[in-house]
Amino acid sequence: MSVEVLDSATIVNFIEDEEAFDVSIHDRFVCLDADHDGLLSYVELLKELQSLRVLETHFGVDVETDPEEVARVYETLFVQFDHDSNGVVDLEEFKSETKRMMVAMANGMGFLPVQMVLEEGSLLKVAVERESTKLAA
Ligand SMILES: [Ca+2]
Ligand SMILES: [Ca+2]
Repeated sequence: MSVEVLDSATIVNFIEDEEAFDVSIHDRFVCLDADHDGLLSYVELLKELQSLRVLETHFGVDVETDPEEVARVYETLFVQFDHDSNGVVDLEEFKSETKRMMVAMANGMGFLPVQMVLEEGSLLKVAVERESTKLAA
């Protein structure tokens, strides 16, 4: 875990570089797929939903959340990922929904950079690392 400053441009640049985004999505998918069956179950995807921190933070400020409420929202999110409702999320579903969520996140940020606690290996962390490598080059 580390605290990083993230802005919408970092996320948008990451998504728009399709080749790099595909590779990162694939790596993340393989890493989440604990039983290596090529599909993400609810429990496997939960790890990713938690790392996106869609609930715990509101513009970088931690807010109190009710665990039952959190569980309900995660279930709703899983259903959103599972486009064909077969109970598991495949790579295509994971990719398109992650992309959609990241675009929504970028839009929600506007132009103000946001401080976030990011997990090692999470897609947002990869986006930040990519951006700083680019700046350093
Ligand atoms: Ca699996
Ligand atoms: Ca599915």
